[in-house]
Parts: sequence; structure tokens; C-alpha cells
Amino acid sequence: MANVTVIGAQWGDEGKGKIVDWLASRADAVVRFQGGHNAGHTLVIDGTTYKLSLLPSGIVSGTLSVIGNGVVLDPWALKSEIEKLKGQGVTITDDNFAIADNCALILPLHRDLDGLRETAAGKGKIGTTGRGIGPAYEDKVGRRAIRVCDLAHLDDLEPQLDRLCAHHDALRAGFDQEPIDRAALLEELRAIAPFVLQYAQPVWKRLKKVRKAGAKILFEGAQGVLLDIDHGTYPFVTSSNTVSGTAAAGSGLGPSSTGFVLGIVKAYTTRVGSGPFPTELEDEIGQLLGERGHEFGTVTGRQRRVGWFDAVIVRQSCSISGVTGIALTKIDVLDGLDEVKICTGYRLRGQVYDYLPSHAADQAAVQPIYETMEGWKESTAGARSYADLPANAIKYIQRIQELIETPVALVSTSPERDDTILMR
Ligand code: 2SA
Ligand code: MG
Repeated sequence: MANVTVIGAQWGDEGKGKIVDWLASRADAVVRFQGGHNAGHTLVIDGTTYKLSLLPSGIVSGTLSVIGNGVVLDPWALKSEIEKLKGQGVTITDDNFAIADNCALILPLHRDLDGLRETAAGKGKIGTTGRGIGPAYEDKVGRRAIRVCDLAHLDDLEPQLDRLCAHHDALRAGFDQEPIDRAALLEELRAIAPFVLQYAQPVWKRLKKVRKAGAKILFEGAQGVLLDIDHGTYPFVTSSNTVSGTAAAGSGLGPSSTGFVLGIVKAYTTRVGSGPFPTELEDEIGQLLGERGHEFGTVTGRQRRVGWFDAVIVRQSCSISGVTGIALTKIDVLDGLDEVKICTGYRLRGQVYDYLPSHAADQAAVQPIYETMEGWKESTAGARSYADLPANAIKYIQRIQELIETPVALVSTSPERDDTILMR
């Protein structure tokens, strides 16, 4: 296996966690390169469920797990996730876990602002996870963030903290909120600093060493291409670049290191939060798929919106992210349907589109053009070879492959690690 970059090719929740865990057992290091604890990756190993938000999925299998500089890190969320996993018997030490010391921090003031804005937006809200992700990235790009390495120099932090708090106090005043208690914030940082610092280091150096030793690195994306700050359904997106290209910048390894790009694609479509969703099903089929697929947010428990497979957006994602091959997940959720539909194009103001246009109003207005295929009555759940799949499921997979112009490399047939079919 070469290095692999795993990204979601829809709106997140494509089943990346399971695939990353499956690949992690064959890798020497797993690296998160964007997002934060807004991600939700569920792993089921030998019947035990592990829920991860911030930690790389390799942590459960004991593979070296690295939080890259592109991630925004909430130190308190980190601590509680580590404690929870340790309680499940997972080993986490500075030997198998490292955090980039140049990561920007998510502070309580970021979570506050995220919540205040969403509440004020009412119906027009983005539907964020409320974790402070957006405000933390804003401060990073605005060059006023507190970073992991600053935790080792708290006695010198005051001028930086003043700048950050002045910015936030002005924003808070707009929501009739009290200014930040700087002394209290500094004390909170002082209390958490040793916990974070035990894992902190220039991870680009660690990864360079790992690479020199010929190790295989797995880059683990969070969310999905349609949530990318540039390429997604803006403004209903997350605040990081979720495309494969970010693996290099967000970890400190060059683009030549990121290897095979594996796009994770669900056999239907889901989205959590607001924003356009051309193939959304607001009927009993959507409800059935949502129930069968357990379509609830890992982090927030929010119900996900469900729809038919949209080949237009997946083709676009695969192109933008340079996807080498896809892993098709949750095909078993479609078992037993009389027919299945695939969106092959959009209609907008009498014109046919083979891509999702950029303008928000156009994205909201496109009408899907469907192709209908016969479903399959047999169960695909737990299938471990191509030959075990019903003929109509194979036809469905082949049609998807054609439409998205990208080969299907893997098919996943249940949340269990080994219920995975290797196609090539
Ligand atoms: P944010 O919090 O600023 O990143 O939210 C902005 C948009 O990005 C979406 N988003 C996600 N979509 C799907 N899955 C995500 N992770 C969790 C999961 C979500 C959960 O895996 O289940 O538990 O609710 C995720 N993270 C961010 C979000 O819905 C907004 O549309
Ligand atoms: Mg998820």
C-alpha cells in the first residue's frame, strides 16, 4: 500500500471512520489535517463502538496518530475524548499520539460566538455543530489565534490575549454579551496546558522521520468536499478546505506525499445542517433509509437529511479532489427497495447542467434529473466478495462508477471492519 488520503466526497458522514480504521491496520501513521471536533467518525470493532471527533481513527488500532497543523484544537474536548477512549481500553501515549504545536486553539469564546450567531440567524442559520470551528478558523486567518505552542509560554501570553479578547469583546457587545474574563481564561489555559503539551511537537519533523523509514501514511479527511469552504455549497459549508489537497498543507508534508486519493461515497446521499440538497427525499423512502442507515450526527445527534444518490456532485467532488478510486459505503441500506434512483444531471431555468453551479440561489433551485434502476430483494449486508452481491446491486455499482468517471475500489457492506469488498 502506498500513502493514502481519505476524503468524503459528499456532505460528510460517508463512512470514512470505518474505511480509515480498515486501512489504518495496514498503515504506520494516521494524520488528521483539517477540521476539529466537529467531525464524527464511528468505528465498530469486534462489536464495540468507538465514537471519535477529534482523534485520528488510527488511535483505536494503536497506529501512530497525528493531529496536523490544519486542525483547530479544543484542548478540553481533546482531554475528554482521550479519557473516554482510555476508559474503553484504548492506549494513548506520546508514543502513539502527537499534536502539531502550530495548531490553532478553539477556546470557549469561539463556541460562544458560534452559538450566538446561529441563534441570531434563526431560520437562516448554517446549522453548525456549535463547536466554535468557524470562529476559531477566522482567528487563525486573522492572525490573532492562540496556538498549541503558546501554551508553553503562558507568562508571555498577555499581549496576544489582549488582542484576541479586544476583537471578541467588540463582537460580543453586538450580542449584548459581557466581555471576556481574561484572567479566568488564562487560568483555564494554565490548567489544561500540561495535558496538551505532553503530546505537542513539530509533527512535520516526526512525519518526515516516519516517511524516511519507508512507513505508509494515511491522511484522514473530515466532513466532505461539498462542505469545503471554497468548493462546497457556500455559505452552507464548514470553515476549512476539506479537499484532498489540504492533506499536504495541513500536515506539513508536500503534495507528493499524499498518495492514492480514496474518496468515500455513500450509496445514497445525506446532509446534516442547512443548505441546498437537490436529491433530498422528504417522503417515506427517505425516512426508511434514514432509520436503516442510523442517520444521526455522531457529534450532535442531529437527524441527517436523506436523498437519492447524486452522481453529479460526486463526479464534481472526485474531479476537484483528484480522487483515484472510491469506497462505496452503506449499500446494504438500499436492500429490499423496488427501485433505486440516481441523479444524472440538473435542470435549471430550462437548461441542463452536468455540474453544480456556484451561485447559492442556483444551487438551491436546481431540479434533479433521475435515472431509475431496478432494486434488489436479496441482502448485501455483510457480503465480503463481489460474487456475494445480487446482480442488480452490481449493476447499480457499475452505473455509479460510469457516471462519476472514477473507479470503485472498495465496497463496504456493514459497519464491521471486515465486511469490506476489495474491487481492485
Ligand atoms: P461547522 O460546525 O462550522 O463545521 O458546521 C458547518 C457545516 O458543516 C457541517 N458539518 C458536518 N456535516 C456532517 N458531519 C459532520 N460531523 C458530525 C458527524 C456532525 C454531527 O459526523 O455526524 O454530529 O452533527 C459535520 N461537521 C460539520 C455542519 O452540519 C454545517 O452544515
Ligand atoms: Mg461523521
